[in-house]
This record gives sequence, C-alpha cells and structure tokens, in this order.
Amino acid sequence: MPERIPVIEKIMSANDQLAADNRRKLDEAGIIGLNLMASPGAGKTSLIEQTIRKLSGKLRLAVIDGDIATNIDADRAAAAGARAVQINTGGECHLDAVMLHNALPQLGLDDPLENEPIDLLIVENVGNLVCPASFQLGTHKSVLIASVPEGDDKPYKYPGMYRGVDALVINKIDLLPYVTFNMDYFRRGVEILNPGVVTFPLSCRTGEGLEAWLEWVTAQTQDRSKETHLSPGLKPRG
Ligand SMILES: Nc1nc2c(ncn2[C@@H]2O[C@H](COP(=O)(O)OP(=O)(O)OP(=O)(O)O)[C@@H](O)[C@H]2O)c(=O)[nH]1
Ligand SMILES: [Mg+2]
Repeated sequence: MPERIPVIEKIMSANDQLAADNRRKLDEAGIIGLNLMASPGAGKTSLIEQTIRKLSGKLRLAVIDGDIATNIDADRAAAAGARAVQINTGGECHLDAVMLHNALPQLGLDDPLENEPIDLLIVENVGNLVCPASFQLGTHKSVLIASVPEGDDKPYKYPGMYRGVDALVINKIDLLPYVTFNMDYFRRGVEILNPGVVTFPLSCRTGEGLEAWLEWVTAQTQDRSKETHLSPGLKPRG
C-alpha cells in the first residue's frame, strides 16, 4: 500500500531529528556516548559493570539502561559505581531517540554545579538482535556484544545488526571449551558484513581480554576528532 511508505519515513526522520538533538546535548556536555546492543543475556550489563569498575578513577561514567521492565540493570550499574538511569520501554523491544531524549535530563547535565561532569555514557539497549539496529539514538559509537553460547551463526542470521556497528565484543570466551562455536566461521561472517571491524574477544567472568576493550573505550573519550556523524537512514550507528 503506497500510502504507508511516507508514514514510515516520517517516523524515522522524527527519530533521527531527536537523535541529532541528543548528539548535540552530549557534545555540549563533552560526553562520548556508546550504544551497547546484544541479544538477551549476552553480557551487556556484565561488561558495563566491569568497565565501570576498571575505569573508575580514570573516567567518569554514566549508564542509561533500557529494559522492557524492572530496574535490575540500572541497580547493577549503580552498585558498580556509575550514575545510572533506567528506561522501561513497557514492551518496546528497542530504545529510540525519544526515550533517550527523555532520560538524558535525569543525568543532571544541565546542572554542572550540582553534578560531576561525565566523560562516558554507556546506553544499554534492550536485548534484541533485530530492532535496535534500526533506531539511531544520537550516541557516537555503536557496539555489539556477541556471546559464545549464542552460536557461531549469528552474523549470518542477523546481518543488519552486524553490518553497522563500530566495534564487536565476543563475550564468554571462557565457555569456548564447553560449547560448539567455530571462531573462524563466526569471524568469516563478520568480515563479509563489516570488514575490519575492531573486535574484542573477552570474558567478563575471568577478565581475559578486557584490557584491549578498556583501552578502546578510553581512546573514544580522548580522540573526539574521530567521531562519526549522524547520517540519515537506518544505519545502526549510535
Ligand atoms: N560464563 C560466563 N558468563 C557470563 C559472562 N558474562 C556474563 N555472563 C553471565 O551471563 C548472564 C547474563 O549476563 P548479563 O550481563 O545480565 O547479560 P545482559 O546482556 O545484560 O542481559 P539482558 O539485559 O537481560 O539482555 C549472567 O548470568 C552473567 O553472569 C562471561 O564472560 N562468561
Ligand atoms: Mg542487562
């Protein structure tokens, strides 16, 4: 039905406009934003906890957590030491720019005398390998976590998510001896979709491989000249 096409375009452009506004707010506050996406249980909150613990004292971190229900993840981020805000989407399977726009004021960015400045904002998207890829938030970089127990075929089955991200974490490598996961097959799929994407195999449980991830995160906050810019369309950047 041809009438539907303009409606969809209108929704996306409204989202992109708010994403641009979110980006402007982050830039004005000197904050680098990461949009962390993954399937449910891949280890988003675990990686956030580790990142907060390891970088506290070096970077000032804040977390905005997206979930359909509960404050569980924001509570975990707060317990690890970050300023944390929870978004409950009430059923939506992804975050969008409107939700982030409504959550940003809760970080207290407009009141720098009352609140410490923030260097890095990690946005934990709702666990889902499809929908989050279609909604820009206004963050600077997008990161996908794959985890070993999900299986090595996920790049082939969820290409949209793998195609547009700026960095890829392969979590739960401590489980490699126990599950069937062909790393070469997985990486071949990634390479077709997103050639040369920076990749961090690691384990949030053992800490193996975390150092390279922490260096990359820190570098994002130090080298703002390499920021990506918002582009129209459905690219899952930020
Ligand atoms: N073995 C192992 N387990 C892990 C690792 N990282 C996370 N887990 C476990 O995986 C489960 C899910 O971790 P979370 O960090 O809650 O995953 P999430 O992606 O935030 O989950 P949702 O927010 O519900 O989508 C927990 O039981 C973690 O302890 C890891 O590196 N190795
Ligand atoms: Mg989580």
